[in-house]
Amino acid sequence: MVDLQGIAEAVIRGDRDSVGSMTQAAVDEGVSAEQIINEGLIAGMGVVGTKFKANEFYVPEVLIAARAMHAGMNIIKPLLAASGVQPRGTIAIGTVKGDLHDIGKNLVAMMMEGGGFEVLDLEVDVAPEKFVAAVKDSGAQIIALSALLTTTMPSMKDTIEALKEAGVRDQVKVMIGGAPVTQNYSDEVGADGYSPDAASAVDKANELLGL
Ligand code: B12
Repeated sequence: MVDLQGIAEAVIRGDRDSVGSMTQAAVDEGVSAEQIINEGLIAGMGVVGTKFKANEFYVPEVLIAARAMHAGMNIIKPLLAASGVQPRGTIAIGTVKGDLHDIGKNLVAMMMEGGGFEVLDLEVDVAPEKFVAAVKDSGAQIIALSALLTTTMPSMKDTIEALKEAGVRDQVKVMIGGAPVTQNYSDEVGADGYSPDAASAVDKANELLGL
């Protein structure tokens, strides 16, 4: 008997082996990829996000839950193309030029995947031109910029300017975040959205795309 709630609970516990075996069992029983993702994997990561926001979970628990979610996603991914399930949208994410901090950026990327988005990870030290190329080449609806250094924050403004110069600013929503970033800074540089943590970043992405 398929136990989608059990998959969600195993994600929350960070139990990678159970997520893998229960996801495989659900696939074998003919449950749709969409149902497994929405009622199992995303449901679980949703609870993880809520607990993270409430300070009931900290970074290590989120990373372990995300790793467990990946065990399920690895089984589901090959089936998605076949079943025609569309991601909620594509997000290109990276840490801005000159900045090598990636722990927060990775958390945001994992929560976005857990939220049903396709994530294109541009990694760290990402120059404005590379974000522009990602918008042009991947058709990403959102680019998400992370900065942890006050000295690299201006690269967020440079990236927004580069999007304007390339004529693609109105094709994409820009989200920014990282410990020194604030809503005021987001307004100042003309970003579309800011959020203080990885869980609320997913809410913001949904809001920006009107989902
Ligand atoms: C780990 C760390 C490092 C590691 C990075 C390892 C890695 N792979 O990331 C190493 C050792 C490499 C490092 C190097 C440096 N670091 Co450092 N580092 C840190 C430290 C201790 C933790 C950062 C972290 O990972 N936090 C945990 C994550 C989960 O939090 P987060 O990144 O804020 O992300 C959350 C939110 O901000 C948000 N978020 C993040 N990105 C995004 C993006 C979007 C779009 C959204 C919506 C949300 C969002 O969601 C995340 C999850 O909730 C901080 C101090 C601190 N306590 O913050 C210093 C700190 C950031 N580092 C600092 C400095 C100065 C440096 C160095 C210059 C040191 C040096 N002299 O060499 C170098 C710079 C290297 C470079 N060019 O980037 C300073 C920055 C000071 C400043 N105001 O600019 C800090 C604040 C330490 C300090 N108090 O002085 N560092």
